[in-house]
Amino acid sequence: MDEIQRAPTSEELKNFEFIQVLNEDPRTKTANILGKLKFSSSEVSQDAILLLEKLHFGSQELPILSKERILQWIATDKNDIYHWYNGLLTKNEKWPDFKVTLIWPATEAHIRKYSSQPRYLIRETPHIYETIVKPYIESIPPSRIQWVYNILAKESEAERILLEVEEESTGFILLPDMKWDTVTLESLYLVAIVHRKDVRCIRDLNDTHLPLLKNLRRQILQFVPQKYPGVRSDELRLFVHYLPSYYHFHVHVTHLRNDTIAGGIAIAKAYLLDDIIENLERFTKDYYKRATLTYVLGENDPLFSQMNDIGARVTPDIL
Ligand code: G7M
Repeated sequence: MDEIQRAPTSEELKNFEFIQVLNEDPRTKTANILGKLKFSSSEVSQDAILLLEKLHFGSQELPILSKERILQWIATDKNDIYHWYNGLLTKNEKWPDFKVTLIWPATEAHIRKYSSQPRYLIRETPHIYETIVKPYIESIPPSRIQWVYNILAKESEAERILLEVEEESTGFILLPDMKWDTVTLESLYLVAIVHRKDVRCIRDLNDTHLPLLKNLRRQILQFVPQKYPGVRSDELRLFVHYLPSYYHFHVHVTHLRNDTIAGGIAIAKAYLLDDIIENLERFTKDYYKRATLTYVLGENDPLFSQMNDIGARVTPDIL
């Protein structure tokens, strides 16, 4: 295997050299850190980002928590009937303590994206889309969505595919999103990636895409409750991001209880698939060409300075 393609070994990961914390969030128990990583056979270190998330207790762990999982109770204080402890868990591969996404080699764009930054609400008119955003999307090198093409070509994550509909114009692949631990149903997070390559984002959608959108909706709502008994179709949130991070059309599928911002569902970011279908079918077939869309943009986003220059940030006077 090409050296650059293979994953680092545990030994190589141990030699990750910490540079700085890019972002951290105590609510979601996540942290993004920047460092340097290299293959042991190489002299050259490259930027690497670790996206860390502490996992919560799984429902199968809880009944055996005190008997099997807790290695040590460390008493910290007490007051009347209230007793406080910190705890250490046993090592058990079945129940990992945390989940990591390693991005390596990481580009400047990744470092900017995963860094804490001020955020602003933007009003994107059709004119701003045509003159600023669309040219930007067209300038993004196709390598940014290589991971998507790897999935569609079954060159990566093939064994994680849950459902594939092969049809050219309405087909898609459904698989776990990289953010999901693939175990905890309450935080279920799947992503459906369409086979066709001509839809980059919500702005490209019109009524000719209704068969695609409806097929996605029907198949996912039928399949997921069968695959994960206990999850009902009315507990699944199907939505699309605008702006997305990756400009190849995909739909997010999450459990209703996965309702943190990290669950991708923030308003001014997530558009419900049902609303998209309704807008295209009942209102205007080119709704998303004509709509002004409001979204959050971080200061590090490549689009931010242009948006700032033309006054697209929300003010009391602009609507
Ligand atoms: O914001 P946007 O709609 O572009 O979200 C893209 C989604 O794709 C996010 O929820 C990511 O967690 C997910 N994702 C990104 N990458 C690079 C991968 C990947 O390599 N594999 C999988 N399964 N999901 C990914």
